[in-house]
Amino acid sequence: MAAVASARVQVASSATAATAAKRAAQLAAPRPANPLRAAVSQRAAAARVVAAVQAVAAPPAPTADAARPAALVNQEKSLQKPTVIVTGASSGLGLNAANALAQSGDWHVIMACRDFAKAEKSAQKLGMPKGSYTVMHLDLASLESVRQFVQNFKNSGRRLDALVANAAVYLPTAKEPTFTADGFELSVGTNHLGHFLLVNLLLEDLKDSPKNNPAGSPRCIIVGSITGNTNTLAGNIPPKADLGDLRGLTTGLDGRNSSMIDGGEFDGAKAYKDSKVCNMLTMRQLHQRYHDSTGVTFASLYPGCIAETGLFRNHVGLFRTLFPPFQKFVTKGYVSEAEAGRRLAQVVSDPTLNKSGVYWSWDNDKSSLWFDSVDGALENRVSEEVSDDKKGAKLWDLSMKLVGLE
Ligand code: LMG
Ligand code: NDP
Ligand code: PMR
Repeated sequence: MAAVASARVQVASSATAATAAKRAAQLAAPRPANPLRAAVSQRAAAARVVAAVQAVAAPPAPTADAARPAALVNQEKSLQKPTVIVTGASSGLGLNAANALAQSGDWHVIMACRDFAKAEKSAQKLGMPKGSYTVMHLDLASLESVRQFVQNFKNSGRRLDALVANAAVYLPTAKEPTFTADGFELSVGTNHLGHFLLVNLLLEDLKDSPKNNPAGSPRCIIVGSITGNTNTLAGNIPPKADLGDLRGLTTGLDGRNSSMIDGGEFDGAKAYKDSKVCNMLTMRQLHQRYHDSTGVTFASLYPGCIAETGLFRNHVGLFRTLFPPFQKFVTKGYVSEAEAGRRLAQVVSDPTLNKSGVYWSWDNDKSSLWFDSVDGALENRVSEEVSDDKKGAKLWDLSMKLVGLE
């Protein structure tokens, strides 16, 4: 909440900035002394202390030491347990995937969460073995927090075998936009831009990972959804995803011109669906740009309709009551949190799902309305917009600027 409140103030105070490019340059530059920023920094510093304590309590992970030869560091890393980072692992899909991976005994899970206490409590509730996970602070609604998380992770000396961009917010009943600490509309800012920076900053670690993990290759998974794909019935329930010509993103998504990627009126449900299109376009861009040169497998997935997760916490009560039975009995698209978690864990860890650039889905039931029946995980088709690689490239360039990487 504080971040949202500070964002509003920040947006107002940055209203004179001439262009989005200028603002991006400001983002890349050292921060001016600003009491709101300082508050964010203090929180992040506190999180760093907690993360450091956790890192010490975790199984052996030698601290990266510039003085030691790289070959030695790499050798030490290859003896560590394979590590997977899961964002938004404090509830729903992320928590259940983290649990499945931790319980397998094959993975050490970094639970990258904004609410440290909630994550720890959730892990304990599911009986995740002590030592099989580390909670580290990450608030995707702040680029500074993303950068600090990456630094904390690197300082931990851990190898990185898989990165799962899972966290998301959905604001279907919001009448007005809210903004991230950097002044981006909250859904696209969190679900897309925060993850975009995170993935880019960790790509090198994935590339350098020792290859001795259960999947056989390093992986980067970005969670997509059926509702962002307009080649499905679910993707045609209004409001439909549509990035248009990305004119809203060009002007910074900060509400001065528009808070929507297509430059239109704010609509929380559409912003979420747009963010899922961005997630899937980003995965395809990563595949095209980096798969061959890094050996990283990039993939997205639709795990099924997990109708009871926290994602719907902001929806109206009637929806939350009717949605699960509707998905169970009418569309047959329903999947439990535990099953969805196993599906995501499969995409992280199953050596047979090694194809890069793919959007995976599962058939729940032969009578399901949303899929032709085949067993197991399978490659699914994405919508015309999600397969538009020119649009993907434009999204990539604009996102690079907005997160201060260019
Ligand atoms: C909009 O509202 C928001 O306004 C917008 O901002 C945005 O957030 C958007 O995409 C997100 O949502 C959502 C919602 C509000 O409006 C609708 O979705 C309109 C459709 C609602 C009409 C429902 C009729 C559908 C009929 C389906 C077939 C059912 C047949 C079985 C009937 C059996 C009766 C016992 O509206 C709500 O929040 C209301 C809740 C809508 C939930 C959708 C599910 C409704 C299905 C009800 C049946 C459930 C019972 C299952 C048992 C079946 C047994 C066979
Ligand atoms: P949940 O709300 O249960 O989980 C979302 C997670 O994201 C939570 O852990 C939440 O943290 C975290 N999160 C939100 N904002 C931030 C932030 N600023 N920084 C860090 N973490 C944050 O929803 P789901 O499990 O359903 O959603 C997980 C993914 O699955 C999303 O990408 C969603 O789009 C996707 N998905 C979901 C479907 C469904 O039917 N539920 C269907 C298809 C895809 P906190 O616990 O602190 O709130
Ligand atoms: Mg949708 C045909 C099957 C199907 C599937 C698989 C989903 C998934 N939905 C389907 C159909 C329908 N939905 C129909 C016929 C309706 C009109 C009654 C409908 C409505 C609906 C609403 C109002 N559905 C929704 C909402 C939401 O608010 C959810 C949403 O769009 O969040 C962005 C949602 C979802 N339906 C799904 C899935 C997976 C969602 C959850 C969100 C997501 O993509 O993560």
